[in-house]
Amino acid sequence: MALVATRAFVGIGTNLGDRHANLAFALRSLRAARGVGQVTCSPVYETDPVGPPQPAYLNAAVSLVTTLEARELLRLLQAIELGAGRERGPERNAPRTLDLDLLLYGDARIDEPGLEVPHPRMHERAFVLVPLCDLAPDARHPVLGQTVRAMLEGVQGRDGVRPC
Ligand code: A4P
Ligand code: MG
Repeated sequence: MALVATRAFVGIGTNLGDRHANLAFALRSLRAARGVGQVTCSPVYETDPVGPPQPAYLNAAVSLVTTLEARELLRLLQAIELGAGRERGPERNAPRTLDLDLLLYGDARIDEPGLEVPHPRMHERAFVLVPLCDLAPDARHPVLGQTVRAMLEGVQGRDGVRPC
């Protein structure tokens, strides 16, 4: 447990099962978690899948304040994914009931086995940046130095992200 509270942003993705229920489960679980507060969710978007052909996703972003260390927060996110029935295979980009990615954790830069923050692909993904820009357009990527708004201006695939 960290001594100070840190603002963090989490990306939510779901493209299997009852997607709206999966999203609601993620929010409920975060709001109930110890060491996590001020949970705010962006609008929800339906998004074309990036990667291999698979069902369309619902994506959203969450802002929260936490006293958990980044590694503890990641463990919490993974426990919530499992609680939503996620099965993890060897294949990356596979369809999933729930994917929770730790996008930003304050202005931390972390590059450890199993934990990279900022999330290494966030800046190139419209399905991450569109909802994140709704919550925090002026938040800055601590490695690239760009704001979320600026990253979104430069990203491809915005037309595959539709409000729902
Ligand atoms: N990991 C390292 N850093 C992080 C972090 N910051 N947040 C590790 C979360 N996890 C992190 O993740 C694989 C490993 O990444 C974990 O063991 C964790 O320790 P995973 O969730 O098991 O696997 P994944 O989600 O398939 O891989 P990854 O790399 O997270 O995939 P992406 O990049 O999230 O892509 N299209 C649309 N429209 N919307 C989507 O949400 N998502 C994906 C998945 C593909 N296409 C999509 C979407
Ligand atoms: Mg993931």
